[in-house]
Amino acid sequence: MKEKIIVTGACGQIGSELTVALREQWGNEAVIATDVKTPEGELADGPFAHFDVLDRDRLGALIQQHKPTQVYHLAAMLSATAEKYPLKGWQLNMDSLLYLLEAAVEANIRKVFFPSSIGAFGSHTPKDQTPQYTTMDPSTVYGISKLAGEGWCQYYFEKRGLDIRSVRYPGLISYKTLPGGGTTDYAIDIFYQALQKGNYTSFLSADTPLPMMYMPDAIKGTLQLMEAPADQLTVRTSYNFAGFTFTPDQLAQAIQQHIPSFTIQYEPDYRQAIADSWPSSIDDSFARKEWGWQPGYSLEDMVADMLKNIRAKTATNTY
Ligand code: AKB
Repeated sequence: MKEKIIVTGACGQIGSELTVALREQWGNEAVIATDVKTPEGELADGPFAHFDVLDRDRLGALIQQHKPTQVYHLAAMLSATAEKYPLKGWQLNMDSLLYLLEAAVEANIRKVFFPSSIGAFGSHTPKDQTPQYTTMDPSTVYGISKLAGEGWCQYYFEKRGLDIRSVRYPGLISYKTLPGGGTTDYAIDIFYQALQKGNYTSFLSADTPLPMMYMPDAIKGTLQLMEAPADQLTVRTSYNFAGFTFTPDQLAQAIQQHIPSFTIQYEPDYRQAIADSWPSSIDDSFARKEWGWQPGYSLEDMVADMLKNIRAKTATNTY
């Protein structure tokens, strides 16, 4: 079957890499990147449409024009920013999803992807090896919107027959695009500061463990889930999805293996409370069993690859 894919939020941290991977898989012309921002780098080498996900008429027009078979709905406001703009965060994350779900059913779109997050868990969730099915009491607007989004995904699957799939992303680490407004962003900033200044001030305390994943694994897993036979998938809210866990102190030590003079200090801010309400590690056995998920990168592999690629980018001044 010939695929036509629309990606919303394509200029964001996940979108800028996932769109390129989808184009490698399905061909350049088959994947339409959309965003309110202007695409840069590799992302600019394919079809692009300016699209504010709250513009319902424009969504209808895009669907009519491109007749997509799949939509990856990545546009969202992340945890730290949404705490600053709660109503805006809720509106962006929720309304855009509901518009898309309705439009997808109406236009018979075959498959939809919705990114959930470890932010959907809360302070009464078991922290270690958080199970797939457990207490979920998010304390952030972002987390509340992700948990509600998961519920809507299951509703549209069960009641409207929409094949919508989702993973709960941990903190994602990448060197291609900077994240914006997340609680896990420190784990990327630290690499740039380590290379530029040899020093980093972390906004999370030394001993805050969080589930994390290297972007190539996140892309691989997302594509794997979207290609899995529908009848093998029993989770229609969102799959637990894990890479590795580390604290800021453990990450700093891993960087010191490459840059022995690197130093770090800690000045926790409002993001500490968000991180404290999230799990430390995730049990992703449903994803492993049902669609063959297996991460490829360890913490050490990720650190070596990040430093190598950021050094190369810095040398050619491309960030
Ligand atoms: C954030 O920190 O908000 C995101 C996430 C874990 O969903 N990176």
